[in-house]
Amino acid sequence: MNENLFQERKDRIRRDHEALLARKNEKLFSTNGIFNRYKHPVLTRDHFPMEWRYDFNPATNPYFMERIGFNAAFNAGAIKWKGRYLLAVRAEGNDRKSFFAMAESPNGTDNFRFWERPVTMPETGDPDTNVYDIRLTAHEDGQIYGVFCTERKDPGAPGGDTSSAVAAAGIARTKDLVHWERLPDLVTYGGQQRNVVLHPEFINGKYAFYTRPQDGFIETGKGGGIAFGVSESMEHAEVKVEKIMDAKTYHTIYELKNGQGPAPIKTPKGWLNLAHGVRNCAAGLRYTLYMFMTALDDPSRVIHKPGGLFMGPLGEERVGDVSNVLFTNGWIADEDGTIHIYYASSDTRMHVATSTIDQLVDYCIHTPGDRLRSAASVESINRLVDRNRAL
Ligand code: M1P
Repeated sequence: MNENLFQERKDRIRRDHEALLARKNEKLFSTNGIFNRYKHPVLTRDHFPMEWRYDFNPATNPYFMERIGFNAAFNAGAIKWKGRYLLAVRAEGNDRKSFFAMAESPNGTDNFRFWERPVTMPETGDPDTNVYDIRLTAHEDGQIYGVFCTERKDPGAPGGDTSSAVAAAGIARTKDLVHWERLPDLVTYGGQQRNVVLHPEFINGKYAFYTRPQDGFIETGKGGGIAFGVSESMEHAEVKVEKIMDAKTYHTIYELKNGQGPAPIKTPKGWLNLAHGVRNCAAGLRYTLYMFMTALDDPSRVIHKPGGLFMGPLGEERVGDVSNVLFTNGWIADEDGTIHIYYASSDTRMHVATSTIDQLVDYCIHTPGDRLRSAASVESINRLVDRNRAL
């Protein structure tokens, strides 16, 4: 055996890892003028700390082999905290279990580094099998809430069915993003829940949630889209009535299902919302991002909705564990109006795109809506051509 194998491998892997973490990102030119993509993903499975992966003792790990492997870093919640850009990443191990891990960057576009340890999320009396897709909301009550999917084996699954699961919304809160207090799961009456998001302000003195009622674990079935409902408390969160505010609709990019992305951002002209829409095709489910705005005095009332997708998978984004997927559950608005949109591609890696509040409001107000028929789409193009010819 090569006596130096342990040290040689350790040094090389450390050097490559450090180079990856320190790599500068590059803002790419935007043809659409709505947002800018960046050259490199901001987080990948290769970013996880070496201390989480390797046993550093040459006596017990003479080949310097990875002892705990990671499969993906994706679907991150986001928040600005003490001037730093923080992502609450969905970390997925080789064992398929997801958990949350905080990573931080000084500028929001590169240099993301994971904190020393993953998040220790307390459990309820009914242990989670898998937790993922956390949305962070800095609520006006002074707490930071994390609302995430908690998945457990379906107790009603017939014998031999080892894959049926039940999804619900888990809730936890923190004041420092290190210590979390777990609260009871959200109670709703419309079936299973994923993509539940807490609104940042009280609505008539109550907590408000964006929900996504669904009949089954994968299919929404009768669950009609993104819904809105209120709860008296967070200690025993319960939404008795879920009102559909953004319905899944035939022949749109959210024909099969949709889901709220991060908590909406308040602007003088309304709340900016970012969501994902899903349609089925021969290649399987296709997930893209779309936007809409809601009224300041009623965040459940949609006032502007551009037609079609805001962002769809491009290039390497198209390929991964679950190909043809863009998903978002985190964005950060800076004091100067810059918005960092954090999105994951193909359930594999995290990216950033930047825009501004002004650009996104302009996009929502002035992009023609989806008028649901080919002839109407042609009409919208002709109207634009007419206006341009008249110049
Ligand atoms: O695989 C794509 C996404 O599928 C689910 O989203 P939805 O609930 O809308 O179907 C989630 O499991 C999400 O994590 C995943 O990225």
